[in-house]
Amino acid sequence: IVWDKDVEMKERRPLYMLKGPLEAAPPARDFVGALKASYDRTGVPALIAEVKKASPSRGVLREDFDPVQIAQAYEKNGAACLSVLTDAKYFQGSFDYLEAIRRAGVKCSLLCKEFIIDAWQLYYARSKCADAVLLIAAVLPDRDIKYMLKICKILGMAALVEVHDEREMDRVLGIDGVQLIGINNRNLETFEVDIGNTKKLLEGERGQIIAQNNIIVVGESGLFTPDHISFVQNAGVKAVLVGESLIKQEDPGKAITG
Ligand code: IGP
Repeated sequence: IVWDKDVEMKERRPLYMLKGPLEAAPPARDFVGALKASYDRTGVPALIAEVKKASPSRGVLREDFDPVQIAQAYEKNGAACLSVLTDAKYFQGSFDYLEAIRRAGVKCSLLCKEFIIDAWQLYYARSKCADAVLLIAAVLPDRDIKYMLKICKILGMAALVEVHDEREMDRVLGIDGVQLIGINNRNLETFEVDIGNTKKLLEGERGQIIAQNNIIVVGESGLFTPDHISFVQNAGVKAVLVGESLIKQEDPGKAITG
């Protein structure tokens, strides 16, 4: 399993050394606002398009991977926000991709797709131009999620809190200040994908609590066809996170509109 951040932790610098890079980073862009605006304008789930070179279950998705070019193509073709894999070990990602995409003039709000297990990573992500981070309920106890949400707020970043079963959903619904919940259709232990998971977790009382609290739900993983998108939209999501099905197309940008 994937929660070993040994490499980054060894390179980790004391927080005061991030002061300069944090000040030099361009201001955070509103991730939640961009999703809402896109959904309100189009009436279909806002697209978070993922810049992803490889995955543990599928291997390398694209040999000619150029993160900046892909990000620009996604933006040009109407993605509401972008997600950038920064985990090196399992996804061949990099924090430098995140920074390069922002510095290349891409204006979309950027989600840092990382296994965050320590608050230090939040500061580091912001210093590398992240506008939002992923917090995975399966690896973080409630008190860590609460603490990290506070730090995100101070840094001006949004947090996408990811769940994959009812138990995690109920935990997260009990935490104040959660604005974005991602439902992962991929079981991170077995890698099996089932988009019915999104529907299951939004039924009944859970769906009501989400609506009352104006929480935006993001459908994540295994979304390949327009039917898949309609299915999760009917289940109640206002945004979707799509990686593989776009990255694998010859022209990942055109794949959005086509
Ligand atoms: C994208 P897909 O099946 O469209 O490539 O999935 C995204 O949901 C997936 O990359 C993801 C992920 C994660 C990756 C969801 N949660 C947590 C790493 C860590």
